[in-house]
Amino acid sequence: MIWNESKECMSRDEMSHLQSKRLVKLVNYVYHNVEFYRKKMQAVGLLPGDISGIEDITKLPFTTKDDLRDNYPFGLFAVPNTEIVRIHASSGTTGKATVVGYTRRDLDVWAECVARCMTMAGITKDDIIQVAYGYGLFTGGLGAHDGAQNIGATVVPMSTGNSKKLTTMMVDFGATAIACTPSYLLHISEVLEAEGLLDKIKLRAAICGAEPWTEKMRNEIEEKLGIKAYDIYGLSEVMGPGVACDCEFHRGLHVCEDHFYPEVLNSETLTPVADGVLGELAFTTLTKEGIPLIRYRTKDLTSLDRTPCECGRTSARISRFKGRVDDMLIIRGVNVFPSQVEAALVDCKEVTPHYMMIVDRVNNLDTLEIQVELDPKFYTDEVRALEALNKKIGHIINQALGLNAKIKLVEPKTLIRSEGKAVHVIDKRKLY
Ligand code: DLL
Repeated sequence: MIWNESKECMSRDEMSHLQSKRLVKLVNYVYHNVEFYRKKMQAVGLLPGDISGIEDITKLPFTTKDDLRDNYPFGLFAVPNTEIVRIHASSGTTGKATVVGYTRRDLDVWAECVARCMTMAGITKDDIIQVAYGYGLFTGGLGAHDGAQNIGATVVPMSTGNSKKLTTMMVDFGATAIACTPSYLLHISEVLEAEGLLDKIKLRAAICGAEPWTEKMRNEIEEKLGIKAYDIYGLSEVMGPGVACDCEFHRGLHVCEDHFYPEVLNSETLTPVADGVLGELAFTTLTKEGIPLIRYRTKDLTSLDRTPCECGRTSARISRFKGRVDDMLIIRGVNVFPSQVEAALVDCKEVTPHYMMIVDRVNNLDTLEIQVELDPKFYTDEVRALEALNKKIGHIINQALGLNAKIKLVEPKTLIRSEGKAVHVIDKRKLY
């Protein structure tokens, strides 16, 4: 719940009033602390005084992932690095990551938002929760960790990559909750089944996100494991997990909109659409100090619902995601842009820029094969030379994507040439 001063759930009017107050403060803050925003506002003749409430938000310019990349690494930070206590980063569209910095207060707000989400999922201080999102530059691990710890739950920082250890500890520790990607949880359920451990677990809730999933996947997780599974959403640029989460009624994800103001935009005109209409989600971070973002275009497709929820919460809800407006893929929870592969291959003279990414899901784990076409000048069928090149490209791709891929070198002129927009991805995963 988002409470007012009398400790009652905030009404829509109270929320609007709070958002207005925070937006006015934010616009002043970015104008005076971030040159990028000052210049952008000046370019359209806007002064901080022109923004007097949340209804003025549409006067403000948008921010995109490219803006973060162009100002890499710290150009959009609003505070000196002495105030930044944590850095996270996610994939950029080409070689450079998008970098996000958090002040101490930002981390507190983040932990509070994740705690709210986990509370929606019924997590309390009595729970033992395994956090099986990746720990590191990705926000999933540490974000979920701090939120669960904020509630007072017992946190087991598993990270990813060792399913056997995870299932053993799930049983031995009597874990009651888990936070991980939905596809990984389906994989875990298979491991538990194969090991004959399904009836030995005490699990009752899962907080799943970081990739698209469906009601059918939720049902399968719930049935296989005998638990309740909740959908948590977030993105590193805005904060990480905890921007929104669904409650027990599963009618959309409640946004922590006292901190993140959501807009859904028509993707052609970029004007806000009516509630219930599908469009691109944008967020304005109302309270962030480290790297505040104004009207950040997430590229995620959803719709807004501001009607009260059966659970009693009055916060706006976003519907389950319907895809993206760009070509970003999420493979084993890692964001991947095809352009990153292209950028990585550019310096490798033995191959051409023709490549094809084949994404599949085997035993509920994503697989990635990249077919790369050899340059005619370097073409050889000598097995040892090909093996060495395969290894070299595998390493380059791993460095660029942060993900292992199976590399398949193919003869010159074998990959399909497209007459229109080049096709670089075959995604065989079926989101059922
Ligand atoms: O995935 C943060 C996160 C971690 C969210 C753990 C939930 C749980 P990024 O790596 O920056 O951050 O990726 C953000 O992932 O724009 C969506 O396209 C997608 N995404 C995240 N959560 C969901 C979800 C984290 N619940 C991008 N459903 C976002 C569908 C999701 N897509």
